[in-house]
Amino acid sequence: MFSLSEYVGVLLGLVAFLAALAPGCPTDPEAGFFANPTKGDAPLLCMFYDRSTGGPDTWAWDFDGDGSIDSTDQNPAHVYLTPGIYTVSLTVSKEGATNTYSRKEYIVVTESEGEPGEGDWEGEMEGEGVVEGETEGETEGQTEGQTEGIPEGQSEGEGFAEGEEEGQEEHPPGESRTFANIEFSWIPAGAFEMGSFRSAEELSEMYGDRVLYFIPEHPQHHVVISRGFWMGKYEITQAQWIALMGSNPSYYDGENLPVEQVPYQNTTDNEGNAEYGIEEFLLRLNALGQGAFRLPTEAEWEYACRAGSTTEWFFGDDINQFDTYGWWFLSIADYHTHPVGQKLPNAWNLYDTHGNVLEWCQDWYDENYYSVSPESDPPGPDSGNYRVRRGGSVRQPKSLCRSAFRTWNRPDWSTPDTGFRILREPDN
Ligand SMILES: [Ca+2]
Ligand SMILES: [Ca+2]
Repeated sequence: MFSLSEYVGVLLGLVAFLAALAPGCPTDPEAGFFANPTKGDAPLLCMFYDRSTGGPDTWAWDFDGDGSIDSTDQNPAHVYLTPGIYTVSLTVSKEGATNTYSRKEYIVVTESEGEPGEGDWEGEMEGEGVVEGETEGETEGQTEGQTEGIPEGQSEGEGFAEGEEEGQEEHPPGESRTFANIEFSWIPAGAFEMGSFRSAEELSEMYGDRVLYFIPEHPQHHVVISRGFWMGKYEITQAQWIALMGSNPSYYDGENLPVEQVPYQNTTDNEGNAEYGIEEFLLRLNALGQGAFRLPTEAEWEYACRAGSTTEWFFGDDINQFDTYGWWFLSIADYHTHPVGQKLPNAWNLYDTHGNVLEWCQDWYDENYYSVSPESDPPGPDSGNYRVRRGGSVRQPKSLCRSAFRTWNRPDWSTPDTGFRILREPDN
């Protein structure tokens, strides 16, 4: 039997359903949302994704169910510092019409198993002996590396001849070249250990993030990159996107900011209009006759990001140095993107591989791929539902901006912290 309130609820639902069917009605904004993750230890960083239709003009999020608005962004992030079970509401409005969507007890934040009360991400790795033999705030050899622009722990290309064949194009590692008004750096052929040598449990303990985040980085395995290639020195900027596409999908506005909210594949918006993905950008770029351009494979991306390093980040293992090399969440008052190239590059002259925007890679995503991938030039799985994204973003903690960290998204989705950099094939 229905209770009275359930009965009224069903009736209201029916009325709303019929109203939605009626032709010619003004479309009220409708929304749904999801968050990633929804469970974890404090402090817990959640990304909220709005799934609106009907083109709302405003968004109002209440992350903790207390009735106060916590964000008016479309796809915001929120850090839960205190353990608890939280109800999340999203209210969307368009031309006076307003709808609210709530999920009761949606976010579950538990006490950290480590030191309780480490209230921020800055405290992540401090003092835990992660960087052996180093004193706080001081890194052996760092001064020297800084002045030469080559961070500690990076090789200068020694031993990168493995896999090279006769007649292949060769350049000094990191050499700059511009094609189609996009700057590239030369990445030599070579080999590296892909993934993480630390176990997922160890990484979880070090960073306070959930074990399952780190499982896909395993097993670490030997990968040969058999040919050198040109890698985009920077994330593709909005100016570069606009020059080819004529429009700008980005959430944040600025010609030297990385382009974001770009899906991997072409899709359509709510009105059925074409929404161009990276596929279309590459088609147009390749039509210019200035070389063969594509997204890097996941292996090429990690190889280029590491630039010979075997550490957590290309600059070493000291999390306190991150701000010199990348933009991450909470390094600033808010979490918008930043103009490309403002931080120091890696040894092969690539900027912003750690943070700023996540970067689409060519591969389908499979968390178990490392167990079965070929040693030489792994192309990624044959099929899948998601495409790989790498390097973390300005909306993520430093631990998720690590060289080995893997994440993904649906190829027809886009977020304000996802962009890309491209690869140009060598001429021979
Ligand atoms: Ca609130
Ligand atoms: Ca990046």
